[in-house]
Amino acid sequence: MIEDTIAAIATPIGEGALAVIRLSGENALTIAAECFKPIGNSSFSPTKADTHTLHYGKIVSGEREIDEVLISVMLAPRTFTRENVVEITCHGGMVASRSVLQAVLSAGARSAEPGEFTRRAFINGRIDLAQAEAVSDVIQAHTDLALAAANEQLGGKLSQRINHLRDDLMHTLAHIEAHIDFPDEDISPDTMAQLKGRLEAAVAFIEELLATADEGRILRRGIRAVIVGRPNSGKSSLLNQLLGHDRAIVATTAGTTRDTIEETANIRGIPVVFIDTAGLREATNEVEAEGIRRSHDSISRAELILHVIDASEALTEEDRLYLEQFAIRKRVIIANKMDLSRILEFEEECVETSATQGIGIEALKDAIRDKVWSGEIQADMLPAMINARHQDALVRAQEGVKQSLHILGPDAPLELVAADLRIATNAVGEVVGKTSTEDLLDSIFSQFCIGK
Ligand SMILES: Nc1nc2c(ncn2[C@@H]2O[C@H](COP(=O)(O)OP(=O)(O)OP(=O)(O)O)[C@@H](O)[C@H]2O)c(=O)[nH]1
Ligand SMILES: [Mg+2]
Repeated sequence: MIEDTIAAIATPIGEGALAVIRLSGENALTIAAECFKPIGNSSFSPTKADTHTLHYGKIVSGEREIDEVLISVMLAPRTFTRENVVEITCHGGMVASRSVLQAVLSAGARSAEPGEFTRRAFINGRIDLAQAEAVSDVIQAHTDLALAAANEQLGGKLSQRINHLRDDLMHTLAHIEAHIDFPDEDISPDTMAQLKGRLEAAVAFIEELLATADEGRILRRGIRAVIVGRPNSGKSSLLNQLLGHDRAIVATTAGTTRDTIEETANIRGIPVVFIDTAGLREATNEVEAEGIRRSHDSISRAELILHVIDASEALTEEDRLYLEQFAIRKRVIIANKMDLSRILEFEEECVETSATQGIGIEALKDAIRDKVWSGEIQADMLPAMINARHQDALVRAQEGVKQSLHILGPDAPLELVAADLRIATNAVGEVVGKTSTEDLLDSIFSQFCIGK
């Protein structure tokens, strides 16, 4: 049982119109009552208030008035944490919110750890672990698509699939264990075929889930796309077009961009960090040399290369060198300046653009999306965008099932089959937190912000 009552500022630090201080725990009502003075006939002390009601009044510390607030009172169990919850909406800004937090701490609440509210929601059984993780995905979503995926996971869509898989494995495991208990009864060939069929289906299902890992990672973290090419090819102009505003300086002088410029944009629902770089050539001075060194550094760290070639000129030896060098990487070749008369002769597939005229930009966005997603983003894939932790657990689960399949057969040592299936079942359970350790919970929830 969790006995203490926790409190934290749940809104971002900084100046805002309002801030929310959240309290959760058995004593949330009495603690809030100690620092809240209701004003007017329809406002009540939290200890006398009905559940899910709003009250107007002042936060006080002894005699001192701290802020004018509205408090919401929510009684267990119909709350986010399934505990008594009071949310105090006060004026924004550092001083007001900190003073209100201080008042509830003085009245007996403890400062919450990062993610502790969500952790309580998990421990009290309101959400499972995959859903708890989705809470932080919702907060951190950079695009509508990422938000949609996170909301599906929060709603339990991934959990349903995982629970279904786990039930299925446990069912098979129970069947096999029954035969261990009654060794005289052989598993009939029919039953054996059925068991194998179920396990094979589980392997295939896990494979489908694993296939969403790349997309899941991209949606959560986005990708880094570096814009490279010869000086003056139009890299900065293209960056500005992709962002929809003039972020980078564009000039006719070759070698305009010296330092790398990073900016995030939403490309067809994918958060993409674009990195504009200094044009690749023999440096003419020290600053440019450092710029070019940074270009190479960005190239090595990017997931995607956007290689810009000036279509109004012939390919140079250097262009060829880089075309060859980037061939092993995920890349999009862009023939820019298509509004000018074309000199470039080129065999490879490329996107044709004119950065100054804004032509070909939509096609470029499509090309970026197509390179990044292994398949189409289908609506029915959204619910199952697994994260790195899920991936790790499911890989182990799949190994366990494969191993058990490998052994299973007439005269198979059923204890060994069962042991492998137990490993698999536990690994699947980790995804939703049915099998989880304190360490695992610590590592997950410590990544949350305080107040969540
Ligand atoms: N006609 C035409 N000119 C372009 C196009 N794209 C860029 N330019 C011009 O080419 C020159 C260089 O453009 P930038 O975007 O600064 O090129 P860059 O690759 O960033 O150059 P560096 O930063 O020097 O490496 C500018 O004068 C642009 O206006 C295009 O599609 N058509
Ligand atoms: Mg530039």
